[in-house]
Amino acid sequence: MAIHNVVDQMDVKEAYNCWLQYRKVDNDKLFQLYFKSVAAVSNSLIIQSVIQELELAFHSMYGKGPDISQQIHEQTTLILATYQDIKLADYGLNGDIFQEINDEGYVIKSSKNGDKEAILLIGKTDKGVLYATHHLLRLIQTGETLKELNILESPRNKIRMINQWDNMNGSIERGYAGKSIFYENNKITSNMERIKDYARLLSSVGVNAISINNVNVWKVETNLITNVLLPDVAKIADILRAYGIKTFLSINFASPIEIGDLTTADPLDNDVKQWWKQKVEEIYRYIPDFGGFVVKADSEHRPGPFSYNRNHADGANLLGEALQPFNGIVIWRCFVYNCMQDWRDRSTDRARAAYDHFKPLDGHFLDNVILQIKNGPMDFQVREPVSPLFGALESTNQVLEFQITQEYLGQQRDLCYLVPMWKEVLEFDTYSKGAGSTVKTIVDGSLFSSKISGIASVSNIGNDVNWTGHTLAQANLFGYGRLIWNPDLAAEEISREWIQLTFGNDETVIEQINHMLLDSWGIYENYTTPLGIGWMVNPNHHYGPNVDGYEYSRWGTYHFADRDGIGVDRTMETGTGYTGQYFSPNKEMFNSLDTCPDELLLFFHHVPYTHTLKSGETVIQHYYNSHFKGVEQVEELIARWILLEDKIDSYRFHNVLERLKMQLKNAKEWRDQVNTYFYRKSGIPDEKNRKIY
Ligand code: GCV
Repeated sequence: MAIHNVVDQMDVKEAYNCWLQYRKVDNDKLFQLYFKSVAAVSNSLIIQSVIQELELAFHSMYGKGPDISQQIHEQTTLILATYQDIKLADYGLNGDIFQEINDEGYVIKSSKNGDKEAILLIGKTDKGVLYATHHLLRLIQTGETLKELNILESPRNKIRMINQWDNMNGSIERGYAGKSIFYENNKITSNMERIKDYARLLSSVGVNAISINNVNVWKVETNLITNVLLPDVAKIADILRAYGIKTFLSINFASPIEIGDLTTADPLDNDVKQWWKQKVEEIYRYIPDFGGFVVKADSEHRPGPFSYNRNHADGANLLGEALQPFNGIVIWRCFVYNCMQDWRDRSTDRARAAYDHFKPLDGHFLDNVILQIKNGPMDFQVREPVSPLFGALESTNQVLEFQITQEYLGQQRDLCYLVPMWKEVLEFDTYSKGAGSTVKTIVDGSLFSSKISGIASVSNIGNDVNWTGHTLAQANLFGYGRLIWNPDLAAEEISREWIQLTFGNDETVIEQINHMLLDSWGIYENYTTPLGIGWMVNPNHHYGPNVDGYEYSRWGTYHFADRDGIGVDRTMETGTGYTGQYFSPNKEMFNSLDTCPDELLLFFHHVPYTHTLKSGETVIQHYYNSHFKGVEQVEELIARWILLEDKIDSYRFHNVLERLKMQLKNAKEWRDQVNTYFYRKSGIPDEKNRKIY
């Protein structure tokens, strides 16, 4: 069914519109007072998008659109402008405040236009006007007062990026919400309306960059940087640009061989350098504001500089040099490890890999190269320590990588609201420059005065009508944008705002869904892999339990569970030495059994099943307890959701209910497999004598 037929049905339209519902507002007075007459003083492509969005929103909320003009006149009630385009003093504004905010910041201010009230949305640039407009629309939809507004906002992170892992055959690596909206049948889609709607969603929460193809760049996608496909890539870039979003492409490091006529991709070879320079010039002819490249090299069988005995700095700088004249950037991923590692060989701990590869190269990268580092040292498990690379790279630009798509976290069948987890990462103190050296101050560029930095994340959307498969997974995309704009927002503030925008302002709805979201990460952890051990999922597709199921564990399990105990010894004395990659006091805190936090114990230590946790439970009893509890908690989630049946449209209600039922089945399977496995291994029964299958 074509999407446009689908969204005409009311119920489905709500699922499709996500948090941009623009629900009816029964308050014509408000419209007359503030929105009847808009002056869009500045003009640009982005301002055109703002006007379109306002018209759409006002028609939907008030049943009518505003009069729009470029001049401010007596009747004007809403003024949109960049700070250079109006006389600030006329509205009681001092130009100095615009020196305090960065290029994407804005001011929202109630003022007088003659003897009338007016609201001003003043951006430092047109992008600021766009973000201010969405701020205002959020205020309207959440029922906040519009009186005496005086808001100053500026995004904390410079790069606020989304990575699509979309392939041109329409599949999405680790995608759980249908097919790609960017490609079908090895072509770029002709459905630009859907891409435009995606751009609207992303820009409404401040995302300003996107890479549009998978970091695993296969044969067809290697051609995205050829003149065959660049005209179509340019069409996508045109749409995204109108919403303040820069387009990036993931590239194949072996491109000079695969699509050029060279026999090498050696980064120090002059022909290779020349090849990339010309390639970049060609790309910028099609997309003058092209963002740059995202690169996965020498990892999971992807080509890279190692084939030529060169290092990652050589590889990244090759591309950096080519992009420099155009202000383009290279985002070089640090997810580099030996996927064929023998787990019995403690010297090759996968957790150590990113640090071991990249720490020695600190300071060797060009200014326009940025290293992209996953939040944890492994791979987006339900609980991992923060990657020790954060703080260790003092002289290298860096971007933190999160994963919104729930690869290991229930794949959008199970509920898992990720903002609380991301907040823990951002608040983690690396102690790199003493207390207060939090991850958020590293990626916002302040700790090391980085030239460019920020946050990127793997998207969770596809062409499902509700974008994310599980309707409540929309909260993760929304929450990601809001959090990286301002990492100081609380997880609960974000979830509450999302619920109001998505489902309305009914207090029962807000309360129940808020509970569900805020509990969900802990619940998922309870019935899967508590205490930091991770994995235990089915290999390859990564859904459902498989206790020994790590795909690369042909030489034994990665968790080292045996008759007596479980966990990976990563201590400096007897283990892999991974704890030594942290700064003190984290190093000592993780290294010692006495101080290592329970929730990460098995990540750092191998302990007997009878080891007593700080909670007072033994490890084995904790495993039994949390697995039983996790299932009960999913039953509670269902009970909470059912309370909302009359308050939520049928499509979204049933979509979520169906997923919660799948989650319950999954949770039971996890409980039974994990408990049975550890009962059989340890021979220690459950203290409470519950049935272990
Ligand atoms: C895109 C994990 C995922 C892969 C992904 C890889 C990466 O290994 O399972 O699907 O590949 O991470 O981040 O590059």
